[in-house]
Order: sequence, then structure tokens, then C-alpha cells
Amino acid sequence: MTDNIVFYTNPMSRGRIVHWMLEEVGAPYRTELLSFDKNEHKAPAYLAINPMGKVPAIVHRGVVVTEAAAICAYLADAFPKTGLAPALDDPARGTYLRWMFFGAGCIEPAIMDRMFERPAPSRPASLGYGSYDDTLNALEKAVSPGPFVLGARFSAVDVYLASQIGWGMQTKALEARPAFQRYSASCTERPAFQRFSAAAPMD
Ligand SMILES: N[C@@H](CCC(=O)N[C@@H](CS)C(=O)NCC(=O)O)C(=O)O
Repeated sequence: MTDNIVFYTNPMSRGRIVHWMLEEVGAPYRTELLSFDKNEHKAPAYLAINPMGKVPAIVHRGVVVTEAAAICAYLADAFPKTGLAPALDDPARGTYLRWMFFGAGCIEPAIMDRMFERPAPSRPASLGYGSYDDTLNALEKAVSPGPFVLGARFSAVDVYLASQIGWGMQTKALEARPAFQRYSASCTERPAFQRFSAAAPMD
């Protein structure tokens, strides 16, 4: 078994989040590109890795990790010398985990519902993210005053949140508030982001 990371992705997918994260980590990895046109993500070989037939996924030390937020958190913990996650006994870990889960559990569905113009449910209180406005207001607080969620310290949660914010603003599903623009600029000036975006331009 090799310790090298295998990264399953498609260039125009949430795999972009993990691509940036892998550049932050700096550990060796091999990329397996899956063509959506050829349905390679639904082929038995890949379904054996991710039964959802979705990217991204990684395999590291014989273990599969899927879900972009989980992959970011996993990689930060697997490579602690990178300093991309607060240590287990660091109180900042609470803040870090809070916003990582908020990103996946609230921001993403809020953005997707807005993008697809899904009608508001009859009981918004039952919706995990409540309302689009409440979610954006909370997100604005999380990234303010910045420059990062943990203040001066950049971490894996910034890879995840800045990816959601960047994509959300680009598709106009997320309001381009000044706080989001400032946060996005701070995160995307990182050399790892620059390396990733040079390797995977948006067309
Ligand atoms: N919850 C997953 C979502 C992954 C996902 O939906 N990936 C899309 C691309 S962005 C995909 O693979 N779509 C292909 C399909 O479902 O057929 C995550 O956060 O990683």
C-alpha cells in the first residue's frame, strides 16, 4: 500500500476545493481525472470508491474519504505540520469545526436552493439553514474582521469557505457583500491557491 494520496476529480467540480487544499498541504498526490461526458464517475470501478458516483474523493493510506469539507478537515489532521488545523487541545478548534460544518451543512444548501430558485418551505424552522438571509449574516460574522476565520491564522476552514464564497459570488447565488469580497481576496492571494488556479483555469 502506498502512502501517496490518490485524488479523484473532474476539473469543473467541487474537486477544485480539494485541489486547492492539496496544494496547501504540499504532500505528493496523483490525480485521476474522471470524465462526466463519458460517465466515468458512474462506472463500477469508481462506484467501488464512492457509491454516490460523485467527485471529489481521495484515497490515502488505504482509506477512502469523500465530501469536500471532510477531505479538507482530514488532510489538515493527517498532515499536522502544515498547521492547517488547530490541535485537538486548542480551543480554536471549536471555531474551526463550527464553521467547517456550517459551510457544508448550511452555506452550501442555502446557495444551491437560491441558485435553483427552490421555493421556500412551509416551515423554514425545520430547514437546517433556516433562511438565506440568516445564513449569509452568520457567514459574514464568521469571516469578519478576518483576514481569516481564525483571525490572523489561515486554516483548512478557509479553503472550504472561500471556495463556497468564490463560487457563490461567481454564480450570483451569493450576494457579493464587501466582507465576502475582502475575505475571498485574502484567501486567494495564497501561493497554493495561485498554483491550483494556474493548473486548473476556469476556462
Ligand atoms: N457532497 C459532496 C458533493 C459532491 C458533488 O455533488 N459533486 C458533483 C460535482 S460538483 C458530482 O460529482 N456530480 C456528478 C453527478 O452527480 O453525476 C461534496 O461536498 O463533496
